[in-house]
Amino acid sequence: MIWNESIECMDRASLRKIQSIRLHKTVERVYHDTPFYRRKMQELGITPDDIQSIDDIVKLPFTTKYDLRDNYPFGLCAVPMSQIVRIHASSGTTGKPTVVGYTRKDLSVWAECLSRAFTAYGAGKSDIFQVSYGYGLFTGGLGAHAGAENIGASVIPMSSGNTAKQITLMHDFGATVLCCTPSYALYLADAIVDSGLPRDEFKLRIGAFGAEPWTERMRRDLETKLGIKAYDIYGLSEVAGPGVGYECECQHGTHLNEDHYFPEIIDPVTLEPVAPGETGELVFTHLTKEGMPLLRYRTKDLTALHYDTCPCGRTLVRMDRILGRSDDMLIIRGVNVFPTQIESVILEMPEFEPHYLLVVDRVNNTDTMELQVEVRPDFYSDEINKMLSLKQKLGSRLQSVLGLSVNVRLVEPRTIERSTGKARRVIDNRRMD
Ligand code: DLL
Repeated sequence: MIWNESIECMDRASLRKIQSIRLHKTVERVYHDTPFYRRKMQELGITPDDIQSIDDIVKLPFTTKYDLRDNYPFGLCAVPMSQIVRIHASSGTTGKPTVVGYTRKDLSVWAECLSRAFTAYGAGKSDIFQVSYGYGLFTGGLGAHAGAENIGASVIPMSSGNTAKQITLMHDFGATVLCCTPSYALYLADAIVDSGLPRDEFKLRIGAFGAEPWTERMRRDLETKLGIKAYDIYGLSEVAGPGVGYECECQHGTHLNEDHYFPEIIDPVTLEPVAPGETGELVFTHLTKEGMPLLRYRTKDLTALHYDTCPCGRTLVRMDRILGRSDDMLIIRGVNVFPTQIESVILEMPEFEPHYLLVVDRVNNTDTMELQVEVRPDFYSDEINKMLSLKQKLGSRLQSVLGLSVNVRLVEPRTIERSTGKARRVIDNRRMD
C-alpha cells in the first residue's frame, strides 16, 4: 500500500520542479528570518535570487552540529517562539544538547512522513502499535506515536525499558507492530522465549527498527525469532526524527522523503558532491520546515543514494544502509555517546591519568561499554574499599553526563597501551555482519 502515491511515485522531473520551488522559498525565509544564515550567505556573496533551481543548492553554505551548539538553544529558529509547539533534543559533543523546534505544520509534515513509512510496511487502521522507542526529548517515541495515530492505528505508548511489562502488554493487547531499536528488538525476542509464553499467542507481524545501524544478518534474526517482517526506519532529530527515510516491501534500500528533506552525498574531506551511487556523507536541506530550517546539514552518516525506480513503484531515492559515521560518535543502546564526553569527565577528576580505553561490545543483544582508566600513582591503592569507592565515583559521574551506565575498570598506571600515532581510544567489538 502507498500512503501518498502522487508524491511517492511522482515522476522525477516533476519532483525536481517542486524541490526547486521549495528550496527557493526556504532560502528566502532563512535569509530574512535567521541571522546566522543571512550572515553566512553574505560571506559567500549570494542572495536568495541566486537559488532558482535545486541544482543551485551547491552554492549554499553547509551547517554542522557545531553551528547548532553555537546557537544553543533557539538561535537557528526562523519563527518566533510563539509558533514553536514542540521542542526535542539529542545529546551532542559537549554537555549541551542539540535542540530542535517544530511548528504545528512541521509536526504534521513529520506525521505524514511516518504515515508513508508505516503504510509501506503494510500497516493500517486495524493494527496495534507498541511504541517502545523512548518518549521524551528523543524523537523516537513521540514521532512514531504521531505517525501511527495519523494512519488511524491504535497505539500503546509503551516507551523503552521494563522488558517484562513490554512482553505482557504485547501479548495481552495483541500488538501487531513493534517500534524500537533493532538491538532492543533482539533482546525482546530472547526475553519472549524466556517468558515461556507460546509464540503463537503473539500477534506481532511488523517491526519498525532504526535509530542505530543494523545489518541484513540482524534483519534475518529478527524476522525469524519474532516471526515478523522487519523494516528499516531512518531519521535524525536535526532533520525531523524517525521517518526521514523508510523501507518498502522490497527491502532493498531506504526511500527518503525528498519532497521535504533534500538529500545530497558529499565527500566528507573535499565537501564536493560525489557521483550518484558513490558512498559519502549524507547531507540534508529542509524544503518545507518552518521552525528550524537547515541548509545542507551534515549528518556525518556515510551511505550512497540510488535514483532508479524501485519495483514497488516509488520514485523517491533509495539510500543504502548507514555504513558508519565520518566522526567518532558511538550509538550505545540508542544513545549518542562521544568519546570526548568521557575524556572530559576523566580529565575533570584529579584521581585519573588521561589514559583510557573504551571497549564497546554487544552481549545478549544489548550494547555494553567498559571504560578502562588508569589511576594516578598517588591515588592507586591496594585497599579494595578505596578502589571501589573511586570506581563508584567515576561511574556515577559518567552516568549523569552520558545518561548511560558504564562499566568502569580501574587499572594500574602505565598499563594502557600507548600509541605513537593517533591514540586508539575506542575498541568497538560489536559485529555488524
Ligand atoms: O535516532 C531518530 C530516530 C528514532 C530514527 C527512531 C529512527 C527511529 P538521533 O538521536 O538524532 O535521531 O540520532 C540520529 O542515528 O544520524 C544515524 O547515525 C543514526 N540512525 C538513525 N536511524 C538509523 C538507521 C534518531 N535506520 C542518528 N540506520 C543518525 C542507521 C541510524 N543509523
